[in-house]
Amino acid sequence: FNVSRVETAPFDGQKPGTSGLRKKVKVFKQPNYLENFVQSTFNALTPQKVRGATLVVSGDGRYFSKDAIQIIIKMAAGNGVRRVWVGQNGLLSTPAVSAVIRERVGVDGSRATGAFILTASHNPGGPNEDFGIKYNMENGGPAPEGITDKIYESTKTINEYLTADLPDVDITAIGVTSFGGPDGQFDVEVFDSASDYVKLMKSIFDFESIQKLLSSPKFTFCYDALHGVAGAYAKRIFVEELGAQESSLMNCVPKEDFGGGHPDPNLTYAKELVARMGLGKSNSEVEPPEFGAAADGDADRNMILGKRFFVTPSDSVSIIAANAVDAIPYFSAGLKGVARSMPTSSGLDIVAKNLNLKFFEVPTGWKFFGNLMDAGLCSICGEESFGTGSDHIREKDGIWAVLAWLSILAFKNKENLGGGELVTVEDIVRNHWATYGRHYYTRYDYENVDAGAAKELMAYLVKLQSSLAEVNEIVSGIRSDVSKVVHADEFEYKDPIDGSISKHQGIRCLFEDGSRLVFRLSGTGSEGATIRLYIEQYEKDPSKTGRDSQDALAPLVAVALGLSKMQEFTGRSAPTVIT
Ligand code: VG1
Ligand code: CO
Repeated sequence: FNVSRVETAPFDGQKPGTSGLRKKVKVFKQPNYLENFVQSTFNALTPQKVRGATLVVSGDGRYFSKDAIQIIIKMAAGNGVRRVWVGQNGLLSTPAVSAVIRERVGVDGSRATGAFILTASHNPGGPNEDFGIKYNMENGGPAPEGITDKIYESTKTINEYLTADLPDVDITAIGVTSFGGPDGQFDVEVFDSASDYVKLMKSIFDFESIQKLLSSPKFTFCYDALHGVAGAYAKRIFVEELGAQESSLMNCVPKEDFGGGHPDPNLTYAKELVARMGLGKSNSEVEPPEFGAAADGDADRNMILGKRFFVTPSDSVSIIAANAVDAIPYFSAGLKGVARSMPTSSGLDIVAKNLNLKFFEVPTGWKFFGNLMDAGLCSICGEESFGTGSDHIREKDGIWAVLAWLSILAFKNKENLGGGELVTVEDIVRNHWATYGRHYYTRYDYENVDAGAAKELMAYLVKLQSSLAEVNEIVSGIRSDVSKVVHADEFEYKDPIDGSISKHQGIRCLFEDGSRLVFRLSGTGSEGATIRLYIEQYEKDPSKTGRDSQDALAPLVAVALGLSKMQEFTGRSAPTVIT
């Protein structure tokens, strides 16, 4: 093949957000739009990570992925990449990409040093919806800010990109296609999307004990992939490896438009699962399963449900951390440390203190956990946004979280599967609260707010937090029954490994009784702005940990809305999503 230099001009707004570049498909389809971003990524990497390198290119299978994969293959060849690995049909979950970078050996003994992941995660897909792309590094984790900043700089000055005149490569069939180019051979290797990931999961968990649980008539299970890429793994793992009924899988056929839905595993968007689990209004006569879970489009998120019971993601990571050493073979030698993102509830802090574990609080986004893990400081981490994971890879991992919960259930029920009462998801959570106290938690999202209004609201809060006296005057004016704010700031993080500093990571108000309010702007939206409001209240008294969460939090919610002048700034009287 021949390589040509194609002239191009910069596009505005190609700054990667919390997790890559996400825009409407229509934006991505503009001539040179994707090409500019991909070339800018090559420009930002050191030359030996491009020339002669092996790169993974795949994603959650959303609309435009197939075109994008062909474009990237040609550009990779044009930039001197030696091999491109593609999951069959272009499908790889985000955690599977991370596993493939870290674990997979190619048919010719090669190893990958990076990946383009094509996903907009939990955002809807289809011709009128979202597409996204992000780059992951040699450790399997998202590119750190040092690299994403360089990518962005390059997008502002780019004037040409390199591409090869290759024919489209068949990505539906497993095998290697080779081409000869100016620098020698270029290969595209298409491989099974699931096998490396399945192998890794089997090395972490005790599949035999999970299988016993799943085959017990006492235990019932269901899993909803929301038509995302998790479907490509769910059947292999839950049905073929662990013996779950095929009927326990919901929406497990990956679709380009996620069946028209919003592939976001929460109580609002995973409606079908929520109903099947006996939560919400459409309570049918059928007895709900004991356990239910869902994933997002790229399968890095998870929602865990018990029968008529919702496990908050913040509780989930705390409970996994508290039980991991007993229930999961991978952790049997002990945990190196635990970490959470700043807005995630402080439940994990208490587990860390009780178990004497190293603890870290990082900004929102998985990229910040990677350095801690690479340095051997963190085994388990999580975010309130339905993200949970461990140092087995460098991404959050939706199916891992489900296997972690099944492991805990299997461990707690070791003696009970023959006779005796099943220890349920709800039992495990309530026992956890009895031991560690409960963090009532809720998040309010105001999606697609006018970007200017959102900026003004944040600017107002940045100014307000600098005067504690003023904050407290407003707070006590709204509710006299909440405690005092003892600290307010704009969260800033200094990475303990590389010393890099991330500023403007959200406004925090910390209350005397351990309650917290956090305000921040989303970095993953594709239209307007999304304001997130995180509300948390700590209850130590075991007799008071059983309240309805929205009731318990009502006073703090009122304070948060008043303090931020939410309605005044945005014109919204209610959030779009409550989790
Ligand atoms: C959101 C979540 C954050 C998560 C990120 C990527 O970011 O809040 O916790 O890491 O999405 O998740 P933001 O900036 O919109 O709040 V995924 O599954 O969309 O890659
Ligand atoms: Co995701």
